[in-house]
Amino acid sequence: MRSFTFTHAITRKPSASIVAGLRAVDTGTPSLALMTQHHADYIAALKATGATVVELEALEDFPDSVFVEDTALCLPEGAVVMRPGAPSRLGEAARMAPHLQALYKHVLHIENPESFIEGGDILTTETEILVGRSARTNATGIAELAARVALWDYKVREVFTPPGVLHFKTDCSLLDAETILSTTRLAASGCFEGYRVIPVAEGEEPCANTIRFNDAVIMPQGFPRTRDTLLAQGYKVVEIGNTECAKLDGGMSCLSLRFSPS
Ligand code: CIR
Repeated sequence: MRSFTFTHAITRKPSASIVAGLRAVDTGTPSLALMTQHHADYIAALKATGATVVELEALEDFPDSVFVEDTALCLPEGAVVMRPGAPSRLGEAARMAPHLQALYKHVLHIENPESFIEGGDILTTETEILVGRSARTNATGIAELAARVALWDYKVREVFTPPGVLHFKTDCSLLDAETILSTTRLAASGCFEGYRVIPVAEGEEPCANTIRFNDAVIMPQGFPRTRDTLLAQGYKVVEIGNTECAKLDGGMSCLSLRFSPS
């Protein structure tokens, strides 16, 4: 079962090579200095909830390695190391595995050379694991994940990622056991039937990628209408600058792995 209490998070410092990070559209070169400042604010927000944050050193050989979420799925019972679908990111997963092994008794791996799957496509709720097929995650990867986590009695459901959207979770976040923050374009696919959906305000789609971490909803700065909706619903909101990661299609979830190892 999914718990909303996290004892741990893993982050990785942005590297100077971040300027060469992957991006769908070039909206400018990210500033390492500003990204580092935002990253420190993000870590402070995680720590303020009482969690332990493992802060890994930068990996210069992997420009996108600050986006640690894509390397693994962390469940209470164990972790599954992914096989990222972006060729430049495949090696990041092996660099994460030892850190998971230090914290977990059980670490499994996506192994089939035909399997591709990134953590940004995986949303774990109280009752199921939703995985969006995307340019980074294929059917073989989803099937292999389903086989691995069946060991711990998790059900995997394949869902749709809107065209042109990097990851499934680019467009949604879990806020509590029954509530999902989602863009209208994703919710329209019907994949959240049975959940309560809070729609992101029109024009504020980039803030759909937030995280619920212990008592806080950590969201990117600059999306006041969605923030006010969340505040009005009683969520405690913490806003973090995200201008530099956004240039590389990154949001709040991609910057950490969040878990409570049993
Ligand atoms: C990439 O294209 O892989 C990175 N520039 C961004 C990854 C963002 N990851 C995520 O949202 N889970």
